[in-house]
Amino acid sequence: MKKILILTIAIFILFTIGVVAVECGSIPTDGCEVTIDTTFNTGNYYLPNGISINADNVVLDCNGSTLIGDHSINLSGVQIGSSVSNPRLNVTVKNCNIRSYNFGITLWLAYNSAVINNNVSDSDSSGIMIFAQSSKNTILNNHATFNRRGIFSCGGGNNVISNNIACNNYPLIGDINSCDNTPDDIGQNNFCDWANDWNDTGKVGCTYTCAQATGDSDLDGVIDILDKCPNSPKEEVDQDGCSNVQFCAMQGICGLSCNLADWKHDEPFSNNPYDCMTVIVAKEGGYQPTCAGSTCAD
Ligand SMILES: [Ca+2]
Ligand SMILES: [Ca+2]
Repeated sequence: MKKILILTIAIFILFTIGVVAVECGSIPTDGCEVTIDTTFNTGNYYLPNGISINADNVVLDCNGSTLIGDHSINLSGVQIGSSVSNPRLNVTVKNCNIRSYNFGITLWLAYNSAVINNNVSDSDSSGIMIFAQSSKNTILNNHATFNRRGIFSCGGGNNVISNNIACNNYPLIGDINSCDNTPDDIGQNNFCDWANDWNDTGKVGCTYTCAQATGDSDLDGVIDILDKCPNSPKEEVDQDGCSNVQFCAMQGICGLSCNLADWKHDEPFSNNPYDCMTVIVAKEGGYQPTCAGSTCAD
């Protein structure tokens, strides 16, 4: 009888405190959390409860993986922050394909964070949701398509939403939809057909229509209308669609050190001694590489 009582109490405690989340690591499991810099092994992962970012100053690189949900109510594919006691600072989520969640990526009390190069689709509510006073975040180079809302900004303002393709979401509801009370969000070079309470800087609605979001002659992932180097060789390109060599040729001042530097700033410094020969002014979500001097950038 005593054993049964202890077992009952143990089960009760387990249900009360819930299941302790495990670290995602390189192969994510359902409901796992990210508290350290993480790169997923590329693959398709069925994660109906999604994953959460539960530490500041971390980078999640899905590395082209696809996270698949089951449309459960109120769940997100990737959630950054969640409550007053659990805000998040300086988080980056990049290179994720996320589909079939209620929310694709949610920023909830998230600050100074970046959502870059993700594909978010088939969300019942919003593809990318900025909510609950979240501010100073950067939403850059994402595809938000075939959701109810594409990108919904309803946070604390001062967010930057640029270079996104938000297309084929519900008509009228909005490819990009901003709350009336967050007028301080800004952005440019977005593609959309339905902009609700959203205007790119100096434009009415988005800068480009969805019909213009087609064509990529050099297959580098930067569509023709935005590609400053429309004939890039197949290698790493910057956000303007230029390769290392093309970029360095335009700068014309750093020679070999420019060609070999990690000017996109997405590799460990140990692999890139040339970073110390070339000034790389790089910042996630808005890097601006320059070739100018001899200060180590990393
Ligand atoms: Ca291109
Ligand atoms: Ca190009």
